[in-house]
Amino acid sequence: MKPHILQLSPILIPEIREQLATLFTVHPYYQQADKAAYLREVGGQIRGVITGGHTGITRQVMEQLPHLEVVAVNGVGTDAVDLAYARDHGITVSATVGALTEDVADLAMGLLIAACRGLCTSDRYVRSGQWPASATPLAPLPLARQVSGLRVGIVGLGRVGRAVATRATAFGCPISYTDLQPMGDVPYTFVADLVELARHSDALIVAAAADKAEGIIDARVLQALGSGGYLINVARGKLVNEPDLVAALEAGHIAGAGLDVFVDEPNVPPALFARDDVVLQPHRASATVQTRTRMGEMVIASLRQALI
Ligand code: 8YV
Repeated sequence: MKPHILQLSPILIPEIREQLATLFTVHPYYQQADKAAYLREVGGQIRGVITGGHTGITRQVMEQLPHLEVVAVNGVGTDAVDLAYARDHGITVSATVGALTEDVADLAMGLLIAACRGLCTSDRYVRSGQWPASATPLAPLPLARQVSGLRVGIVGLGRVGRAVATRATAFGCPISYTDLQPMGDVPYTFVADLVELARHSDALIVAAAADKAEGIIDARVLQALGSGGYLINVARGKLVNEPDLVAALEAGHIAGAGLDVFVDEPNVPPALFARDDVVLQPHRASATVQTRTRMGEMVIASLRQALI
């Protein structure tokens, strides 16, 4: 008999879906209108869970899966999984560590360039027919901010932070970072205090794990980043105090932001929608065919190892 799996978030690669269906009986929880009733119906059979990094799995759901042995996170962050419950009940939790590093770092640079150079605003300008209509070429578009040479501050020098640093170095950007402790194997400047890091950065790039930290990018940090500074977040929305970010943008305390993640996805603070100084993405950092395929393969390997 094939092991039963509860799927809490979609898998977008058809080949991965086919392999999963060959090896397991997959129950698509995320598609159910009445999730509580569905759990009551299938919960007793479930031995494995597939979930996304942002979705995770709560204690309340795990409590209804008495035979659960493995939670395979299709992502690198396990912050949304109740790890204490999993540990106490001998449930293995796996993540796709290393599979999405390059994509997330690529998107961080993309957001930085898009925010500084006003790529999305310029795109809207061309599409809306304003270019030929304007009397003076480019009249309504302000000049942009040069990216090469920006002083980049990285919050969290893990895999993604390091990959961002490599890319930003190629743009001639001096790199500083903060983390729990200095790293002996990198040539970048360690700054213990986040406010200090922001004060000495033109762009602050958030790449930290969110297992313990919350709201660390607050009004003080944004004030220190300053009116010429940009905030980029490719980690977790909850690392940023969103009301403080909106207030800082509205007051001109920072120059702009590039955000792939939000506190309450898919709900984005509406105050951001009309702003040309922010670039918004719907949590897409790992959303390439190549990376999602690799991630899917790792999810399958983890389920196989635990259940077959
Ligand atoms: C994943 C994420 O792409 O890796 C993570 O922790 O949050 C995302 O970037 C997502 O989990 C896909 O399901």
